[in-house]
Amino acid sequence: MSGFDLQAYLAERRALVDAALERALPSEHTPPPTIHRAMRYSVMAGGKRLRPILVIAGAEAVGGTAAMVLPTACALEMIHTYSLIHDDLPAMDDDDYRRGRLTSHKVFGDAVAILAGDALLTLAFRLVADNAGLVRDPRVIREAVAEIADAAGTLGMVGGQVVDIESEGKAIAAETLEYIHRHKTAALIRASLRVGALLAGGDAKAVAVAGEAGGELGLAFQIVDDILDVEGSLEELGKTAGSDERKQKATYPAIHGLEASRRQATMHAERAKERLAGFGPRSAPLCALADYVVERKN
Ligand code: GRG
Repeated sequence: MSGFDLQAYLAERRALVDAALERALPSEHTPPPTIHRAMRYSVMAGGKRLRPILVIAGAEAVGGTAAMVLPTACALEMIHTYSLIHDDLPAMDDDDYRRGRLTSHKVFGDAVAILAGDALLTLAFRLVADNAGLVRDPRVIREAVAEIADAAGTLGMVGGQVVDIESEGKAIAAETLEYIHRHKTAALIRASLRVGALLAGGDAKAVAVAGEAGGELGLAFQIVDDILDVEGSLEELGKTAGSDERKQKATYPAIHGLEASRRQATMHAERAKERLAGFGPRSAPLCALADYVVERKN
């Protein structure tokens, strides 16, 4: 045990992120109100805020502050929320519950849910542009935009989602499953840590180390997500459990079994911590987060 108070750290950073998201989203009364209501409905439904907290923790690991990266932290949460809204659509996973409430398309209809996702993705890049006023060298914004676009697009999250959908109902190799998880989930988590370090003035080596740790953390996170889908409940998860099996999705427990999946999640979290050791005492929040990712129940 490190003695680091992760719960207090998460609560403080979550409050910062929630307040910044509240400011960044157009009010429900801004015309046209329906789309702004839909955007707010999904973003402000809660969620762990893992990706924005990782942006902040990445900045802190190189001696920066939350204030330097808050717009970009919100951008990562908006991209993540867009992906959840679209993933829940009837054309994809067709899910009824997310973050403890009905999914966006169940409340607003498919068309508005699609547009709410599109609008969140677009607003995210506006927020990264707004981050230029907070960094020492605004030239890093160009790199941050490229980094986030690559992680969210066909070389990252969208690419992973495509292979995931194409693999449904098929017996796939363990390597293909790792590809899906590294792209669908880990790419955005990796980018969160990298852009946090980048915007706060981290050098190329620090950004690379943050990215390596983020990739391992992201893979551990998705393996645990697979395990929770088997072991969790609607109350704990805020979404319907057991959906992977119903949709005949390839998962770590399906391919490797529960015990081996737990061991692999722990191994990737440990690898993340090894990479983070180079940041010294400033890595304490991230190391505690790596343990949390494996132990979490939702
Ligand atoms: C639709 C382009 C597109 C991509 C979808 C993110 C994703 C790819 C699909 C969502 C379903 C899923 C299980 C994705 C894996 C990533 C993941 C574990 C999402 C849930 O993230 P949490 O647990 O959610 O951080 P909260 O609600 O806490 O933010």
